[in-house]
Amino acid sequence: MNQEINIKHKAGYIAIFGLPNSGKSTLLNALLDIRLAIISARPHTTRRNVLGILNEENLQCVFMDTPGIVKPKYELHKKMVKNIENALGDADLLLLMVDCTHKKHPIDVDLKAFKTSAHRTVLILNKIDLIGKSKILPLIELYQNWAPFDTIVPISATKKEGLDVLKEEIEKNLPLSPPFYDKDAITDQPERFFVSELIREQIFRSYHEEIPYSTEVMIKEFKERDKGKDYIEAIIFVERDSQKGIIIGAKGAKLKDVGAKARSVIEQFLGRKIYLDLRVKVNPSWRRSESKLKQMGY
Ligand SMILES: Nc1nc2c(ncn2[C@@H]2O[C@H](COP(=O)(O)OP(=O)(O)OP(=O)(O)O)[C@@H](O)[C@H]2O)c(=O)[nH]1
Ligand SMILES: [Mg+2]
Repeated sequence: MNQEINIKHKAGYIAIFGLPNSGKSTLLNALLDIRLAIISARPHTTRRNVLGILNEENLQCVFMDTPGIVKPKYELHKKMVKNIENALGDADLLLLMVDCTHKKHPIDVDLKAFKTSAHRTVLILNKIDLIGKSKILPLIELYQNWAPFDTIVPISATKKEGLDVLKEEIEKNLPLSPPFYDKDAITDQPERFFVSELIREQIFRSYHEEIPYSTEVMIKEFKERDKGKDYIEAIIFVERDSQKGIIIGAKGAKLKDVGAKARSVIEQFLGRKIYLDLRVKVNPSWRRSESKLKQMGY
């Protein structure tokens, strides 16, 4: 690293947080131009923070994509809120994301870490592709009156609109600092985490109602092989027997379909061929059990 980079280089942690389904994970992927965080049309897709790093010559942004804010109904929700609060506590800059099509404005953000935070906060109005241009300015005024945000940036994460303005705003607010990670790193989380997330993403996209929420995915075995495909065995936990039947489907067809889709996206992510073995197990009420969640790494 030469002297000039040291002097001019900026780096910092940036937490992306907000209501479920507002497009936080879509934004992370759009900023990094890679499919790192999982996305679905359902709320509460993200459960654990995802760390993604954007590297430029004199800049390193360490983004934390967090679960959507939730009023905890059971133990898993409490862990999700804890994850959000950890990310906010560590951040140099907060990006609070709202979906501009939400009926209720402004949102009630009930997070201790946010309320007591001395951090600078940028409000992101996402999904502007879904509303008329004339509606954007009144929304900006509405949010400005709600809380004194440092800046409000309208964007469309799916259409990648407004991202340059957002990036400028982020860079402006980060401190001079050497990088925290290798300048070619995109994350510090292990491959097996992303593999389990990609399986969960297919579950969120393939099953209805309560089914995706009753599942958790754990990688039991991940054998890298010099010759031939890597072998990955993943367990899909559900809470009840009836859910196991739904996941598997008639003659195993549904699970086979989910497995094929997951294998394809995992292969794209890893850049190599894999053999994916999916098994379904009942783990009664895992979402409500502190000790079971702990075993699952929460
Ligand atoms: N039209 C439109 N849809 C978007 C935009 N950004 C995200 N979406 C969609 O909104 C849905 C939720 O996106 P996610 O990125 O999973 O949202 P999230 O905030 O991470 O959701 P949780 O993890 O559940 O809190 C998906 O169907 C996205 O395709 C956008 O700019 N425009
Ligand atoms: Mg998400």
